[in-house]
Amino acid sequence: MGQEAAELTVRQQEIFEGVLRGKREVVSEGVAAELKAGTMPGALLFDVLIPAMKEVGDRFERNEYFVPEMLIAARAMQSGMALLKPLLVESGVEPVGKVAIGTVKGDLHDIGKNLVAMMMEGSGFEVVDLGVDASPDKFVNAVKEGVDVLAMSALLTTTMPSMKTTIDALVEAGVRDQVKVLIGGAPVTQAYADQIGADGYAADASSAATKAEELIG
Ligand code: B1M
Repeated sequence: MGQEAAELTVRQQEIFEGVLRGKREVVSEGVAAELKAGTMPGALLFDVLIPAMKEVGDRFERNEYFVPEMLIAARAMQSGMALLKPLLVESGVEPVGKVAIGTVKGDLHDIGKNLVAMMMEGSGFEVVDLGVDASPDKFVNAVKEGVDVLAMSALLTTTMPSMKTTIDALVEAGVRDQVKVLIGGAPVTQAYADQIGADGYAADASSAATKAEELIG
């Protein structure tokens, strides 16, 4: 057995299952009912939604879930998060850290990047989405505005070099030391991350969130 899980009420268990099965209404209505009943927003996030997304990630890694299940689960979780977000800011629950994420210059693939962003949000990160075809300057500006992790996605072998160009631009701008650089995407490897001086590589959305947590300690 791993870490002791919080004991869930019947309704919280329904929310947990709702995320696993990608049932948006079950999650949003369950979360709304829990809040109305006085459950703390932080408890719903850390004891119900995040463990549910972690279970989704574990199932994905065990090949029990595939991309469609992960996408609908992430959307269901987001429907709960949307209700919690303003309350969490109000109640002063600090995000784990801040991530700027984008698909690199020349690359328009965003499904994987969006999944990574969702999993990171599900892990408690504040995520700034720089979109697709993001230039090195755009990443540099995000770092200047203050982020803990810079996450770059590339799906094309022809756009992978934009990751190196972006890291070079961070060095050039004198901000390389202010941020941890995490890279990923289908053609990207750990060896490539080492080669271009990135701080981390992750193969999928679930491990990207875990890696981002590791990187910021
Ligand atoms: Co494109 N495409 N595509 N495409 N496309 C691929 C990537 C390709 C492998 C297809 C093929 O030939 N078999 C091929 C690349 C070949 C190569 O470079 N090695 C390719 C090509 C060639 C192209 C075009 C050049 C085609 C053309 O126009 N001739 C063109 C390029 C456009 C451009 O970007 N400039 C192009 C266009 C497109 C569409 C626009 C039609 C569409 C993208 C739509 C969109 O994203 N909104 C598209 C699609 C859908 C694909 C495939 C079929 C699917 C990609 C996808 O979304 N996968 C793809 C073939 C394939 O992958 N089987 C293909 C699902 C997604 C969840 O997985 O993105 O890998 P993925 O993300 C994973 C991991 O990689 C990882 O986590 C995610 C979840 O586990 N991950 C990270 C991703 N980013 C991460 C970042 C991290 C960590 C992990 O840390 C920061």
